[in-house]
Amino acid sequence: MTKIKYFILVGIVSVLIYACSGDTGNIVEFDHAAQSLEDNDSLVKYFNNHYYDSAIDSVKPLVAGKTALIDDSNLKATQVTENEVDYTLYYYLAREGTPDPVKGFPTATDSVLSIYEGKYLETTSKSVTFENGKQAIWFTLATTIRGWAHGFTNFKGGKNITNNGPITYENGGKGVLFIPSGLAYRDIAQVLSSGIIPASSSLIFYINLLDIKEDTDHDNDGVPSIYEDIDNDKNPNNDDTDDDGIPDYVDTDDDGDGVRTKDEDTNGDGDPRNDDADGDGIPNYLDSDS
Ligand SMILES: [Ca+2]
Ligand SMILES: [Ca+2]
Ligand SMILES: [Ca+2]
Ligand SMILES: [Ca+2]
Repeated sequence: MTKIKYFILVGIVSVLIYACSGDTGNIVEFDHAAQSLEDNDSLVKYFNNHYYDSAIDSVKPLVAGKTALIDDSNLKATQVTENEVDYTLYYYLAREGTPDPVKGFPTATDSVLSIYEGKYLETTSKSVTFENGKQAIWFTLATTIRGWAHGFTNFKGGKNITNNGPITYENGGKGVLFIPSGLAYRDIAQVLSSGIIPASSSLIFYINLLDIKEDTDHDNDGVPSIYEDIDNDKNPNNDDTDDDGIPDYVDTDDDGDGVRTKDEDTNGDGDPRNDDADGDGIPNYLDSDS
């Protein structure tokens, strides 16, 4: 008899807990996969009723005689998976860029010199400007929103033609990034001095990529940051060999053995990646027992 009562009691308690967790909004996780699909629908609608006006480098509401973005071959789509959610990132390639001296595309951890204008998609027919940066600024793609890290890698820089005046570039990469909210600020509203970006906003960035710093090495340890993205997911912030809370790309002692990474370059060729004292395939700078 006592046993039966016990089971009934357990049964009631667990139903209550279950019901509570269902009612409490902050326990239910945000559905990023559903938001990704919703954002894609909105972006596709936007592409259907806008075109790129190359005379003024601007996206405009569609008018007769113009080609909608959705049918414009310069609009490219790229698939990105972040935190197990699939996203489609779009970019309009107005000009790829012709750098001199010739540099390649930036990696997702390189630094870029860019002018940009940011908008958020308010409806499928309207976007709102939240930032208009006319001055060129250096950014490191390792720490910007994820849509930048994945988007800028499709453009190259330009040619520095500075001549005793202000720093001037020509023929830099030029285009527009269309970023679903999951690769931007996700479900968190942003308060800026210029206004508010609502939660779950897809963002549009007009970009002018002037220059890049190839093989950016944030911690100056001799290992370019792109090689400190050990799991190769284009995000160096989740790679921390010694688990000290400091990602490898900004950790000057990656394996936490007390010897700085650049001092584990035993053959002195400036590259710690090819020094492996115990021959176990793990270079010294990542091998805490050598
Ligand atoms: Ca990574
Ligand atoms: Ca670390
Ligand atoms: Ca490092
Ligand atoms: Ca070390």
